[in-house]
Amino acid sequence: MVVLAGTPAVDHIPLLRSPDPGDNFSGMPVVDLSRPGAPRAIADACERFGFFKLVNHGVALDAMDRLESEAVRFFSLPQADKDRSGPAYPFGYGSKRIGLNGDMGWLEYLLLAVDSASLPAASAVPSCALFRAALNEYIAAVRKVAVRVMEAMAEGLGIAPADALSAMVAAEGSDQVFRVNHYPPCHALQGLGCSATGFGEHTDPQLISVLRSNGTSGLQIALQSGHWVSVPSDRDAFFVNVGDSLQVLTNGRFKSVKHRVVANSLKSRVSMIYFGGPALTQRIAPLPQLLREGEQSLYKDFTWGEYKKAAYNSRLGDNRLAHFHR
Ligand code: GA4
Repeated sequence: MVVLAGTPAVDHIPLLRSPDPGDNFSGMPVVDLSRPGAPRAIADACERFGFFKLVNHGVALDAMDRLESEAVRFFSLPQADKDRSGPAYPFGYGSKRIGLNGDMGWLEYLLLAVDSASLPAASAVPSCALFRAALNEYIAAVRKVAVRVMEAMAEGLGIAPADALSAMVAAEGSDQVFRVNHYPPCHALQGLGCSATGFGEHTDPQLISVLRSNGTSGLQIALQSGHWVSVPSDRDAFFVNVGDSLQVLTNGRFKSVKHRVVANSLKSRVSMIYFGGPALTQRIAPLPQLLREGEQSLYKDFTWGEYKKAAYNSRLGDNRLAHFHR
């Protein structure tokens, strides 16, 4: 991490080396969901990287674009209007502060609850009807993709029933979150070789995360070697992350991927992410179908509710799963 004194705009925001084209993830797994080989390719990518790019996913680009335009419109509102949709915790608008334990990033965002397949009718944020409609349309579609991908994961792992993993997200009472992030350009650092951290390194606590961004890159993932690589943007694709809970359900076969976002000095990045988590009472432990003869769980037993509580009490970059290792 680089620290730069005397640049007030980025005070308190950790800095990172600016990415260059040589950092691009050359071996990025790209899975075509319409192909028969998708389940095996997904399982393979989750074992090697905990991450893959998904194409031919069936979600209309129109729905993605509609949500992106509404998000851009929201983030262009005067600061005082946006602040009226805050604070971000438990749900709402937030700026620069991430979580409740002192993490900071060069971004503003909306953190939203999801009730089965849409925004809870009672939630007041966002108030704009067009934005809400675009969110509801998109969330219903991306959630279906998450369920299809989790079915493919079970097939790729060779386990039955087909919904052994997906049922946890599809079930009534599953704990789903949606987030829209806006990383404004950080002009103050232009040409200095360093960039503002948009979202600091972390793993996602849930089972699965499905991300879509506009054409501005910034996402980086850590390979198992610890080396960081940049993920070139693709506005037509989804990027799928394995979360901590899925790592545990697979007894470490699938890897929860460490990732972060570097803010661009010239262009805005807008991303929208669906986080699929199980019900709060769901026990998180390796699926018996996946344990080989004599194989023991690597983890202590816990419920998603317990893990979530511990996660929200931690700092972004903490190794949250370490506390649950046997
Ligand atoms: C990471 C994944 C999701 O964005 C999120 C994040 C949450 C937040 O932004 O409030 C957390 C982070 C995330 C993990 C550890 C805690 C909680 C910030 C933080 C420091 C919404 C989530 O569920 O966990």
